[in-house]
Formats: sequence, structure tokens, C-alpha cells
Amino acid sequence: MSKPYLDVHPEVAAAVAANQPVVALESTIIAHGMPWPRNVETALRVEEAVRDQGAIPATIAILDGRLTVGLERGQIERLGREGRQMAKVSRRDIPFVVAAGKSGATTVAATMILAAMAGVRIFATGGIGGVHRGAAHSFDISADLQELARTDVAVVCAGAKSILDLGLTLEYLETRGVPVVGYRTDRLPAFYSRDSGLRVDYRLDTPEAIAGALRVKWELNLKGGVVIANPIPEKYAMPAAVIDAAIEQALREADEQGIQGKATTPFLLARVAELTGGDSLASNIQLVLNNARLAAQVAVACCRHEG
Ligand code: PSU
Ligand code: MN
Repeated sequence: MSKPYLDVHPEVAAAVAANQPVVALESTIIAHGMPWPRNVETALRVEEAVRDQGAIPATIAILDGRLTVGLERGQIERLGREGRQMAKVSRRDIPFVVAAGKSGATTVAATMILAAMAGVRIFATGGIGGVHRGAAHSFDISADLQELARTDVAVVCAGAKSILDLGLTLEYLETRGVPVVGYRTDRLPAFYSRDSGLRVDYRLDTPEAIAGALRVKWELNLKGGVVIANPIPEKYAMPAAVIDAAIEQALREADEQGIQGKATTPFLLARVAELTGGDSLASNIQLVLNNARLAAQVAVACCRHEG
């Protein structure tokens, strides 16, 4: 690829050029979302899960000033080891990190941008950012939602954590014209649990049905992303009471400590993980693997449709 600043891994570039399935994967989840060394193990397992379904994984980050789509194993290890020392990069940060020749882990928003530059349209992650609780006062709304409104990438996730106001997150997505699809469910999943109690806009029960809707959206040039919400497998879901108590405590502590801006989400994620012990991390890993598999199936179905 000859785009300035962009390095697409040859395997990924070849697959995109041949209309073969590719799944984008983000790196903030590696550097800021999980502790070392589980973050590296998980990132590698997620890539394997994508391959097992017949698609090519493209983990995305900024490395030494290069927008990098498709990482080598050593690059994933570096992201995981450097962890929270690595910058967390969203849309607004991209030019500054590149100009300085620095490295950064990409959020959902930044990963969507780099994926789109490389021609990759399906992306798997754990949870998306959203409208934070108390946003009426803090104005804290993740740039992920703006990106979903403007960039043509479908994001497979397990909904969003209830560190967010999920009702307001759905309202925001509705305003911006971003469809929310439930995979085999009528309800928005809440990350660790399968049901937030809120309805999704559309329920689709097969990767082929999702691919069919994506194809129409893309052919009509209806700009913007799609949220494909895939509930955590039943046996890995956490009891609502356990997770709710941890979230309430983490939110209180963030408030007491004056945590704000881009530090908020990593702080809450890390605190919730500490408060629930290893359980939430185990659930988190399983739901990401589950999303990677579905994203790969959708990517395969998209290519079949077009073939
Ligand atoms: N939610 C999670 N795990 C994560 C994130 C969100 O359950 O790792 C990360 C994603 O990279 C997401 C980012 O794009 O946090 C959102 O950060 P913010 O709220 O600052 O926009
Ligand atoms: Mn924010």
C-alpha cells in the first residue's frame, strides 16, 4: 500500500486486494484493557480464533510513527509489555503520535479509521466506548460513537460495560444513525452479562444475514459503522449483583480521585477487574474470543456474497 504513514502487513494487503476475509482487531484492549501477560496471550489467541474461521487477523496500532495494520507477534508482545506506558490513541491523537514518531495503542475509534484506510471493514473487540454515566454534567461521551457515525466499519462487540449509561448510548447511536444489531438476541448485551434490559434495533441470527445487511448499507454508500452486539456465552456470564457492586465502587473512586478525560475508561476497567478478582478477566477473554469468531464468520460471509 502506498498511502503515506500507513504500513499494511503483506498478508493483510494481499487478502484485501483479493477480496478475502480480514478482521481488524484493536490494541487499546491489549495495552490498557488487560494486565500483562494475559493481554498478550489473549491477543494471540484472538488472532488464532480469526484464522480458525478462515479469515486473516489484522491487529492495529501505531508503532514508531507508522500506522500499522497487521502486527507481527513481537509487536503484539511489545504492546502488551509496555501496557499503560503506551499512549492511548483516539482520532484526535493520531497526527501528534505519528508526527512525533511515537507509538500508541488504538481505541475502537482509531482502529476503525486505520482499518478503513487499509480497506478492512469488519472489526472485533470486547466492548465499545459510549456515553458515560453522569454525562449530563461531565460531557463524557466516547469518540467511539462519533466514529461509528462516520466510518464504514462494522464492529462486533459484547455490547458495552455498564460503567456506561447504556440507555443514553443507544439514544446517541440512534441520533447519529448507527444501527445496533443483536446477534441471536433482541436485547443489548452488557459485556459481562447477556442482557442489559434494553432492546436492539434489529435481531439477526446468522452471519450471512448480517453480511447481507452490511452489503446493502455499503452499496448504498450510507456512511458510518454498524454495532453488531454478540452476547457473552452463557457459561462465562457473570452474576449481575457481583459486577454491579464492583462498577458502583469503581465509579465512586473515580469521582473521589478526580479521574477524567481519557484516563476514565482505563481506570474503571482496571478497578472493576481488581474488585472482581480473576473472574471478570476470564469472562472478558472469553467474550473477546467469541466476538473474534463471529466477526470472522461475518467477514467470510461478506466475501462469499460479493464473490
Ligand atoms: N471498553 C471495554 N474495554 C476496553 C475499552 C472499552 O470494555 O478496552 C477501550 C476501547 O479501546 C475503547 C476505549 O475504544 O476503551 C474507549 O475509551 P474512551 O471511553 O476514553 O473513549
Ligand atoms: Mn471519555
